[in-house]
Amino acid sequence: GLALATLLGTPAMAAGMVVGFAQVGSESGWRAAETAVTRQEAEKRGVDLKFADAQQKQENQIKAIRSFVAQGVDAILLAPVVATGWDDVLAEAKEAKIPVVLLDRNIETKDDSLYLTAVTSDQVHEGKVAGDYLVKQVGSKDCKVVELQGTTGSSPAIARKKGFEEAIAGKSNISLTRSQTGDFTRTKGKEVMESFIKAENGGKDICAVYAHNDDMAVGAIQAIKEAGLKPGTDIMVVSIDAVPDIFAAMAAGEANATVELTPNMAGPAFDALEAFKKDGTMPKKWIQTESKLYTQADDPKAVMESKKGLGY
Ligand code: GYE
Repeated sequence: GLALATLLGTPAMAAGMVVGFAQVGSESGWRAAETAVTRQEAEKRGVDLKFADAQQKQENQIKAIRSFVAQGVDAILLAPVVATGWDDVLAEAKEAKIPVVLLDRNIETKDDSLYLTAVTSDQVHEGKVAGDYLVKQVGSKDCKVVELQGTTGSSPAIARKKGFEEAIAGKSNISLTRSQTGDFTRTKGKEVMESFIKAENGGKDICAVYAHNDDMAVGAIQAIKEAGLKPGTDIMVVSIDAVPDIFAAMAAGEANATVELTPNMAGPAFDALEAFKKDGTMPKKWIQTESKLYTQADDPKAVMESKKGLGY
C-alpha cells in the first residue's frame, strides 16, 4: 500500500514541506475564508503551515517574512497588504532560495524574479464587471454613484477603482460623486456610507453604491436602512467577493450584484510549489482565478448554501 502510493506519487507530494504564510489580517469574511481554506489545503497535502497574521500592517508582514527566512522554510505565501515596498525583503528571500508565491493581491516591482508566481483575479476586470452591470441597470436615467474603496494602496483598491471607472467612462448620465476608503471592513464601510448619506440629501441623491468588497457593502446596507431608505431599490448595491452574507442580502432584495472571488488561492499555489520543488517546473507568472457576476436572478439562497464548506 504505502510503497505503491509513494510510487504513484498521488497524495501528499508536498508532505514535509514547511510553508510560511504572511496573511494580511482578518478584515473581511472573504479573508477569513481564505485563511481557513489555506489551512485545509495545507493539512490535506501534509504541508506544515506557519501562519502569521499581520493585522493589516506591512511592517508586520515584512517581519514575518524575515522570520520565515531565518527559520529556513521551504516556501512563503504572501498576501501583500499594499502594492509597493516589497523589493528589499523579497530579495532576502530570493537570496535564501526560498520561493515566494503572491496570493490574492499584486505587488509593483521592476523585478519579476522576486516571486515565483501570483495567484490572483484580474482586479481591473472585476471592477469593470461591476461597472458594466450598473451601466446596464441604470439605462438612460441619471445616477449618482458613491464608492467605498478597499485599503488604500492595495492592488484591489487601485484596480477595482480603475475597472469601474472604465465601465462608466463616457456615460454622461452616470457620475461618481464620492469615493473614500472603507478599508475593506464592515464597520468602516458603514461609517463612510453614513457620511455619504449625510452629504447627499439624506441619501436621496444617491442612486447606487459600489463597494470594493461585500463586507463594506453589508455595512453600507445597514447605513442605508438606518437612514430610512431601502437598499437594493432606493440605492442599488454592487460589490465584489461573493461571500455568503451578500447572497443573504440579495435574497432579501437588499443587494443587487456581486463579482465572485474564490477563497481558494492556496490550492493553485501549493500545486505550483509542489511542481517547482519536484523538478524545477516553472509555473505561469500569473495564475488567474475567475470573476463571475451574480445577481438577484441567480437564486441567491441556493448559491449561499453551496458556498458553505469553502472556508465559509
Ligand atoms: O476582495 C477583500 C479582502 O485582496 C482581493 O481583500 C483581496 C481582497 C478581498 O479583504 O474582501
